[in-house]
Amino acid sequence: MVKAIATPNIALVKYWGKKDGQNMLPMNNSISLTLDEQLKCIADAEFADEQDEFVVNGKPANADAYRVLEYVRKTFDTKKYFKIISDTYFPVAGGLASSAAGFAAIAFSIAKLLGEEEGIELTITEISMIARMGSGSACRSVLGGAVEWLAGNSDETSYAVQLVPFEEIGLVDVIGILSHEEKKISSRAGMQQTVKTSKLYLERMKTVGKRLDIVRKALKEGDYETVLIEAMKDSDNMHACMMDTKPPLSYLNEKSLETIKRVNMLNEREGRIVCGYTFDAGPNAHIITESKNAAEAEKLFAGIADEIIVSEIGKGPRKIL
Ligand code: 2P0
Repeated sequence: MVKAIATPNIALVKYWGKKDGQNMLPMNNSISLTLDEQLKCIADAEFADEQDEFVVNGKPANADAYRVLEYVRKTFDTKKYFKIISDTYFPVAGGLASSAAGFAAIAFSIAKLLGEEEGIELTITEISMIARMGSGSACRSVLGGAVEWLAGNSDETSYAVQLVPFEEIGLVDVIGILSHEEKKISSRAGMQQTVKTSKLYLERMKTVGKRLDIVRKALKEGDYETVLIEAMKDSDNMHACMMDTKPPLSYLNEKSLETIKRVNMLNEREGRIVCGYTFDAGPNAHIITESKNAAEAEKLFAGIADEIIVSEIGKGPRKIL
């Protein structure tokens, strides 16, 4: 049996829409930071005798999860069945990318099992592709540091690459848990509806390439003001596209909006960009800032966060057994 641990990631330039749902190909590249092991998923993988068995957070897995195992057999030419047990150690479905951490851990544990028991050695690119089949954003969580998911135009051309290793990034993600409610509309269903119905999303598609170029360059150069400015713009833009969806999608709550206000007030008061907010498909707030400003960022959550997690940049998945 193999046990692997993986962590979520927070996107600075977001993925919100697919051009091919079957092959899980996104409309655009996306860039994220992998988080540390305070937020973690652990997956156990072993071979099964006659059929796949898949349990996620104590419940039978859905069809998407089984699809990952079919994909592994087809792509890496094995007839093996798998028994997978995956557990999440933080709030699920609240904008903390639990599915990303989960499928990264699952993909990583399957790859290590195939390597150790069958001599089928997979590259990190192949592991990224397995994770992508479970959940798009999971393909970014198979690497540490700053990561870009290359959209590609086929199964073999859609995977993540590392932009900057974790030890070279001086940022932290100060996460405010603002709600423990699970979201009512999944990312998968929500993004499909946005692609189908939002005119604003067409505008997003025209500008996201330029933003990717700016953020990629700024991350490599350690120009964090630019990273934070663009991350805030991209979060605003994605959430505007959600609101422009028919019927409108809204994942933020009053406390999320209060966080945005407080971040802007701090930056205005300081006359520079100290903190940048970003939100995934959920109300919980991510404040990205340089490590030295973490305490300042934490103060912004006074009276509104139930819990605060200061995550450093993660190293990516690893085998723990
Ligand atoms: C992201 N999110 O880039 C964006 C920002 C949420 C908002 O990727 O359908 O769970 O499994 O590919 O990966 C969430 O979408 O959706 C997501 P599927 P996924 O992090």
